[in-house]
Amino acid sequence: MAVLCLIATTLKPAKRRVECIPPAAEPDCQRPIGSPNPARNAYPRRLGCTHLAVAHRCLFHHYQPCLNLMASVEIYIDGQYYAKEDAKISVYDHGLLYGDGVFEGMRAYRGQVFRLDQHLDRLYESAEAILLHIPMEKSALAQAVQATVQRNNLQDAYIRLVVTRGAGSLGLDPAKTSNPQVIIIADHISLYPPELYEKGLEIITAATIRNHPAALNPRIKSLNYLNNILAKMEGKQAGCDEALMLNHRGEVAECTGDNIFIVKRDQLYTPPVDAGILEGVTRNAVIELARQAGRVVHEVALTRHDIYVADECFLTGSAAEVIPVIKVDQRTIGSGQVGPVTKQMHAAFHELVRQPA
Ligand code: PXG
Repeated sequence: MAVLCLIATTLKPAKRRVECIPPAAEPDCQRPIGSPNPARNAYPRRLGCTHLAVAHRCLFHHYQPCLNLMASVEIYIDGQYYAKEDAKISVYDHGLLYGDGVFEGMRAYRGQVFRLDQHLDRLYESAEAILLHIPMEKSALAQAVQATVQRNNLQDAYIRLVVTRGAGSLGLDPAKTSNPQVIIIADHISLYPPELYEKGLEIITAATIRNHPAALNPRIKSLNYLNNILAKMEGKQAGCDEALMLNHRGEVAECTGDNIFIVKRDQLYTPPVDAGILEGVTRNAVIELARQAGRVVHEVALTRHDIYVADECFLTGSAAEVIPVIKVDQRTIGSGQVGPVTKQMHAAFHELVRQPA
């Protein structure tokens, strides 16, 4: 197994599918794609273990049953469901060619998508801002999202909803495209190892700043995430799992895929929307929960200094949920342990998302 891990981690996660583990050693890897529901067995095939799956298993040290690379994920594209390997769109799609499109990342808990309406509102607003017409009513898209979760037999899931500009000519002009593609992927996501939720993250401030709102407003959740990706790489190169991004004024904006909160003298502080952030659904839920618990929440401009001298710090996002931060730019935040307010907000969020809709 150790040798296999080594091979797997040194190989690029190419799209090759290789039977790399004997079934006796990894019985799950011979699991057939398909489900007891005959309607879902439109793509009967057996999937061998992939190098990628093995690499993940070795790297993360915690077993997730084949990380869904082995599961029968069925993806919605434009009203049809496709097996993961067959879920393809045109290479002429401007979503690929230019990052021209919008997306949402959401979670389902106990089969129900958390704040689906708010995610859809944001998606349609993002689309409106880039003059992209989503070719479905909001209510129909809501149904399609729920149906995709159900079709994949998922209770707790991460959902990626993508709308691309559609295929067109090899020029920027969106007028020369047609058929925006609506894609729904319901799967799992594991952003950070579980122990980091107990221990807290260490982050650094990236040199790459958040988009200038006059260039591409960060309120638009567009398919163009390159500056956040660059910041994320800076974080990884510094040995951190996340990176803090400043705005064009040098104020704290948010992390690459999460909003940021600090706690100072039992009160919560988070940058306002006009600091050039994505107005996170999780952020807004945490603000509500804190206020319901009688805490004062300030949406104000923050500097790095405010973060360094905070008592506590945590991040929020649909993928990350609520995750503590214990070090920023080598400065220990508060006691260096996960603080009581962070724990309270984490617990309150956990309880909220599991409430029946
Ligand atoms: N800020 C940014 C820049 C985000 O992309 C959030 C805040 C949190 O928003 P919600 O609504 O989820 O609370 C996001 C969303 C990833 C990943 O792989 C993260 C997001 C989106 C897509 C991918 O880390 N976060």
